[in-house]
Amino acid sequence: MALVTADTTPPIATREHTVDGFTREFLRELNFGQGVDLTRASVNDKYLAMARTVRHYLMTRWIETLRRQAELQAKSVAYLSAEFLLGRQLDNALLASDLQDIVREGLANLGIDLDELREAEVEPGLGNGGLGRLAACFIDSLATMNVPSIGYGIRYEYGIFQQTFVDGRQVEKPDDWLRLGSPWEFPHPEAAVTVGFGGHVEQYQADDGVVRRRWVPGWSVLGVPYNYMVPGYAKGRVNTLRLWSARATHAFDLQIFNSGDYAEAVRAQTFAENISKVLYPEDSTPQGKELRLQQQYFFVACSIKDFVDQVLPEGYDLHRLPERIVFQLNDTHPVIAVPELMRVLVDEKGWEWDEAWAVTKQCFAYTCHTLLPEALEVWPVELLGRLLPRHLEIIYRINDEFLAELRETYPNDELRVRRMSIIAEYPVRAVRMAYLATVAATKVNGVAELHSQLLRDKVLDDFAGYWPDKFTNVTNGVTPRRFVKLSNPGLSDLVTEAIGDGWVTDLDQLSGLEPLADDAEFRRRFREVKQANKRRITDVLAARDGIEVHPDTMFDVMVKRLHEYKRQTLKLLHIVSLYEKVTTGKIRLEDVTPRTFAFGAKAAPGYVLAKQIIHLINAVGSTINSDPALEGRLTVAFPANYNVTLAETLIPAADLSEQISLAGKEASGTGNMKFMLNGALTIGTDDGANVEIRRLVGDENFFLFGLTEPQVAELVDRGYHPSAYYETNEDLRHALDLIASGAFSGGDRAVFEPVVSNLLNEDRFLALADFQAYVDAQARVDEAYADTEDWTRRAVLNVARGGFFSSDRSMRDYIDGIWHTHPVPPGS
Ligand code: 26W
Repeated sequence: MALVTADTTPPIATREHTVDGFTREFLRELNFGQGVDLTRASVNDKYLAMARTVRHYLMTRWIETLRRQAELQAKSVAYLSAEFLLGRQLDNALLASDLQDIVREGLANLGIDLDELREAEVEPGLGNGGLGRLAACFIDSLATMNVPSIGYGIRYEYGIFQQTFVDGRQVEKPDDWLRLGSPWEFPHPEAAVTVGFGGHVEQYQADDGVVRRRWVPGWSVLGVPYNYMVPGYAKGRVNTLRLWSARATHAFDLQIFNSGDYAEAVRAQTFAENISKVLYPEDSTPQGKELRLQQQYFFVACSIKDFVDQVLPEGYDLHRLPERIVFQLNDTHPVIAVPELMRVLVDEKGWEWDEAWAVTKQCFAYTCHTLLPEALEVWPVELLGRLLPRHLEIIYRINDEFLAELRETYPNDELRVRRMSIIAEYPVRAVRMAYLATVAATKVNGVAELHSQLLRDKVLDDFAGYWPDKFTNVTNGVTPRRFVKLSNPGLSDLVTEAIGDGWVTDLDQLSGLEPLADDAEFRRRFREVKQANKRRITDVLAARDGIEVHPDTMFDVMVKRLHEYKRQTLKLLHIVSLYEKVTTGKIRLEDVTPRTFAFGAKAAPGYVLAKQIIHLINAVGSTINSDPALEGRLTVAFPANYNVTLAETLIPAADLSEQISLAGKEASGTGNMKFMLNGALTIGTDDGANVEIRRLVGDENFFLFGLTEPQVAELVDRGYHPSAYYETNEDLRHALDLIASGAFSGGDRAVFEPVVSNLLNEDRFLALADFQAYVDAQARVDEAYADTEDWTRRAVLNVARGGFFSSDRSMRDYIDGIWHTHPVPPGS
């Protein structure tokens, strides 16, 4: 090897991009990395060796990316997110390194089936749903588009729980995803950082004679970074995702040594490590738990320290921080980063308050992902003050100055000033994190047009009045690499054959398919692909869950978290009503479109009603599936543990996409986009990104139903009485009565009484009000589906008009409107 001198760039090892080259490297990993030979290797040995080999092929680009970044010092995006729902890594790494064929062939030569090894990968479920998966799509797009960026989050030891069903009821199991080791991570214990908690704030006279305040934490933990490659498609950058894991500090070790109380010392260790132990499975109902706030501060403090001390060059003038970084706050979970940056600048760097605030408020942008008032995080002052006393002081001062500013603008409107206070007074004094984020951010965005408009007009209307230019929209998107190219190879090949492969990084090119909607031969092949995808999921459901479905039925799919506002019960009522009508002879079986109703949904473990709804779906399913009178024409399929991996086979098989939330409640939805891009038609309300989907695909290709957001607001205002719908709508009454009668619970009328009575008496999300409109829309679906050629034409148009929903476009919007960063290719 050549001698490395100061002015030469050290060489980077490379790998031979051939079957032989791969095979050599793979055997080397197996023998030297796993310490086994081929004959003794377990599937896990082979999987780990292969994954590490593949990862080596991406390493050169990763190193080049880092070098390039160090040279150019371009402005970066730091995406701060408590969740990254990555899904399996192998296929994406194979795609990014262009090794798919080489690896398959190399392994086959050794008698190994790549697909068997692919199945050995446990997906990292480090997120709950939409918000976490969006973060994963975004970092994929950023890498592909050569945008300097880093994802910062938490390396939870346990991800989203594994859902099982016991007698139809959800039972959660811990997600021990690291059990067999993870070949995709690079731990860096030597780069650990210390994070304080608790303690008190003291006043002291600094060397310059100025009286300052400083935080004396009561205890601290170490944050150990684990790096993950984020490989861009087609020679793009390999960016970094840095997830933090909590360890006990050396202080704890010392205590072990000194006290001799081994058990006590281990307890302390456990206490520290609890911080990154488990992902909170609550989606949209924050519990205000102390450990959750610890998690939030932990990863954010680690990340800011990391960026300032490690990523920036030594001696960098922090006054110029906004030229180098924008911290994107993925919902309010990382918002404690705002007072943390202030603390670093004021307390640690000794800056004046005004100077620090001027810099801080140029460094953040905030994305809101919800509209439900109960999902907006507030932290009681009591808790925040106990855990982060200095941060609470800083928040108070930010608020004092903000309110003073407001009083100048609105001298006669104290009510408004109080409404806008970062500190809520009732029911307890608490910090409103969304308000803090809004005050600190350069931009605040919603995630679909309607959502952004409702944020401006309702949730944050006072703020939008005060800072009209701060508010903007960036409609969500999904990565076409994972959700089309990898998950739907049949469709990808067909599309590529028709319009070339440019669509993978420029999804608007899908519009080139538009004329082919009228081409009978193309439609035939398109249907063939859909049919093959249905057969594929049929096999998966049989093997994975023992569920039997029929690939020649319409696949009607609703997959998303279980939540009242998403209205899984609305779909269930439709199914029950259909069943009731068939079994009582009101409609003839041969007039029923054969359908497979597929559900996938996890309920937050503490969300009792959601769990009862899961139980009810399963109960209805087992009754319907085993009723010979239906002759298999209607099937309910509810595979347990819906996750990214299952989504990847289920979505490409769907004919009908269910997006039926109550208007004004779903911020965007991203599943809706994945279905569209895979050639499903949508039945949906005027909510979230459905609005944009419908505008793009055209009314005639979208089954719209239900109240609009203003109609909902008006109805709720007038007083909503669900029982009125029960009384006046016979079909609805029969369906609800059937459930209440115990027909799905072996005659037991008590089990589902809470679900029925909730619908009749509360129905917070107006399922009964939209029932008839939904049933009517489903009748239009049946009618449309009966015309196979025309249905296919519409399905093709959904794909052709879906290009807008690429997360590459979302990234472009963030770059142009919020971040103002520039691409830097790895080798440029
Ligand atoms: C525990 C507190 C809490 C509160 C809110 C946890 C998680 C949330 C999230 C904001 C919920 C969430 O995932 N929101 C979803 O974000 C997606 C990506 O923008 C949207 O597509 C969904 O409509 C929105 O529900």
